[in-house]
Amino acid sequence: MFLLFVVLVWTQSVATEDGWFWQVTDFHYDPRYSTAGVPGEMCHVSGGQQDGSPGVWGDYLCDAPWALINSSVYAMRQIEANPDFILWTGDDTPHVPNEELGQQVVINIIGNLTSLLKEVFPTKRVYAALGNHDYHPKNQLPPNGSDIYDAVAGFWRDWMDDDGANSAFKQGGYYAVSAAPHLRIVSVNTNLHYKSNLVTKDMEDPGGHFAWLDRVLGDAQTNSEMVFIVGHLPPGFFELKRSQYWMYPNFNERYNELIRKHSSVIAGQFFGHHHTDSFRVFYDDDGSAVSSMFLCPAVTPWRTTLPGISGFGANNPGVRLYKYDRQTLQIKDVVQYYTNLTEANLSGRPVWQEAYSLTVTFGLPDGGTDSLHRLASSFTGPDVSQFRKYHQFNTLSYDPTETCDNNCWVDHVCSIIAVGHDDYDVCVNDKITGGAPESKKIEMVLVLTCLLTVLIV
Ligand SMILES: *[C@@H]1O[C@H](CO)[C@@H](O)[C@H](O)[C@H]1NC(C)=O
Ligand SMILES: *[C@@H]1O[C@H](CO)[C@@H](O)[C@H](O)[C@H]1NC(C)=O
Ligand SMILES: *[C@@H]1O[C@H](CO)[C@@H](O)[C@H](O)[C@H]1NC(C)=O
Ligand SMILES: *[C@@H]1O[C@H](CO)[C@@H](O)[C@H](O)[C@H]1NC(C)=O
Ligand SMILES: CC(=O)N[C@H]1CO[C@H](CO)[C@@H](O)[C@@H]1O
Ligand SMILES: [Zn+2]
Ligand SMILES: [Zn+2]
Repeated sequence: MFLLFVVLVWTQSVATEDGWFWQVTDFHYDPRYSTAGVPGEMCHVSGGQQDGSPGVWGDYLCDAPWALINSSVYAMRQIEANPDFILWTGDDTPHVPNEELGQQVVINIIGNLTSLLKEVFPTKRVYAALGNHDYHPKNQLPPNGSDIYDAVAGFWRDWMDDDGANSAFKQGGYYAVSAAPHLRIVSVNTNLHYKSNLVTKDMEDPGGHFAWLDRVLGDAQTNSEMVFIVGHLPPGFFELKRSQYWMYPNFNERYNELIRKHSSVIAGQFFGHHHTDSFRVFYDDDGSAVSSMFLCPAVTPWRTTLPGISGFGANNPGVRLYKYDRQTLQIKDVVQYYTNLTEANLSGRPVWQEAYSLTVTFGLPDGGTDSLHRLASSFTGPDVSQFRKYHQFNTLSYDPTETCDNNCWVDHVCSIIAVGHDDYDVCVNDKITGGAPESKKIEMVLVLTCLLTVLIV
């Protein structure tokens, strides 16, 4: 009781001070994008996709033209020019066969995007992570140094405050830096754990990454620091496709174990790769929510070529602002911005506008793990309005009329609350055989809402 009192007094005496930071991810710049030329060759064609008439600002079947990328970063400055820092979570090159890229092309593209961020935010630190596309051949990021790591370490040198971070990066593509007195940023290279990475396939701990992460998170505890983990490829499952996961299952477990072990120092995890807007909640063995992860939507609108995706698989381009408490590192809000690509093409200019704010739109007190757990729990309750909003923003309203059937709902819910294989399988079985709010119910609520709206108006 006395302890509680002390904690309360202490909490109140620490003045809260809000700061902001950006996250931007999955630019996937296509240098071959053009609006004129031979149809099907004006943007790189992947998976048999082509479009006859790509617009100036982009196309849902193509990766991003420079005009869109440039516009997204300038929009960030226009919206919030003075963030404490920027998180940039990887995947810079287009989705094309390896033969159409090459080591130097990959390096040039990472250089182009680094230059753009430095041009627009010359005084800000950018904490960046490599994506599975930021390598040649793609996905094959090695655990023991490479020319690409060396080149990128050079590009990002100004953003790392010590030599140790820069040389760690050259070796394993990961690093940790102190971003503020209480804040350590840990940029992980989970591409080493990707099941498409054949280089690391049979390794016990590629690049000693897990051992390093365990040590860095332990040190943070000792030094009374909190940690933001920044990475590209997330653990767990893709919410648009049943049982689609990225990490080798043993590495997936290792990652999740480390998160549970060190959850008390982890103030946030910020990842990309999905191109969609989602989040993950990590639970301990007793079922308590101990950590969470934000999955930030992409700048590229590119429609995924993964077979069996629910929905169209494209998204509107987005950039994301976080509000946080500089003392406690608590995430206080997430404000998601997007541009309607169809509208940008029609009107001749992208307008970057707010899609939603986590606190206002979803009625949550903040963006902490407890709140995200609450939000996830609401998705399984009788009121489907929260889930419908979430699902709409999952693609940043790519198709405002898109609906989510029962299977789609199961995939979203289970990927959010189950980041481990066993938990995921249990969740899917459970939800399919029971608990789902039936689509009929969803339709009923919609009809009632419409009726009420009509009556009120
Ligand atoms: C990038 O965007 C800024 C702001 O809209 C504009 O002034 C500049 O000309 C653009 N640059 C390119 C290369 O598109
Ligand atoms: C990207 O970098 C390459 C090599 O430095 C350069 O030739 C090219 O013009 C750059 N492209 C953009 C859009 O900045
Ligand atoms: C990394 O290890 C592989 C396999 O042992 C080796 O072929 C490669 O040369 C090494 N690379 C570096 C930069 O040490
Ligand atoms: C995007 O713009 C198009 C064209 O104006 C419009 O039909 C569509 O409803 C818009 N989407 C959203 C989410 O506003
Ligand atoms: C995605 C999209 O809306 N593309 C359109 C952009 O604008 C051009 C020219 O108006 C259209 O042809 C594209 O279909
Ligand atoms: Zn990507
Ligand atoms: Zn990726």
